[in-house]
Amino acid sequence: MRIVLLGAPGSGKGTQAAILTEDLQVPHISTGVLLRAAVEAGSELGQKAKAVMDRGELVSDDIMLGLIEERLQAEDAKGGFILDGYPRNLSQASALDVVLERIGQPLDVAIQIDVDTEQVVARIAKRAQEEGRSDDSEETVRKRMQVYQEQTAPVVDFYADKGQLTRVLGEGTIEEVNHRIRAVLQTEA
Ligand code: B4P
Repeated sequence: MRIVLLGAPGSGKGTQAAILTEDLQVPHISTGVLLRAAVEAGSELGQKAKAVMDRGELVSDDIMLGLIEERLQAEDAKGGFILDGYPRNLSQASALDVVLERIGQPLDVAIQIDVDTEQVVARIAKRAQEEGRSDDSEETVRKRMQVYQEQTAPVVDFYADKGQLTRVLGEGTIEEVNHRIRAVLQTEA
């Protein structure tokens, strides 16, 4: 299956994708993870990305498209994928459509995980204590939420207009959210 997971920072995209990748036996492609790996490796791309991520802003569309295009063409993504964190604005959404059409892998479904803002802020504050991710500081999270509202929220309408969107409640336990997503995928299969 070819799935895009959408949702605010802290809505559980990465958490759910990590579970679904086992169930569906397709790779979990997280642009956040790809970027953090580039930062860790100290590559030129990583050095550029780190400053942007620490400000809570979006890394440039050109860099992201290059990263995602290469990853989607890897052998393990031929049978499907779960995209987490991409697309994050309308220009990325259009670019993704073009790439998927070119490689003959059209999207099956986009799933929006809905969670109340106060809850996502609390979840990220907890992760900041547990994992110390440099972009999880209170100030950066506030900026990430603002960027989400301004740039990523319209992507939900983009998929709704194409008839590819399903919304799922992201509140409750991780297992409860996973059951809801699986129910959606069963109707798509
Ligand atoms: P991401 O890595 O995508 O960060 P995120 O939005 O916070 O999501 P994540 O997947 O990590 O967390 P999740 O909601 O699962 O992006 C980081 C940065 O990279 C961006 O700010 C940007 O700068 C850059 N970037 C990435 N993609 C880009 C793109 N396409 N274009 C440009 N820039 C890009 O989980 C959060 C926490 O909630 C976890 O601790 C989890 O344990 C907890 N949680 C999850 N579900 C829960 C539940 N049901 N109940 C309680 N807690 C739960």
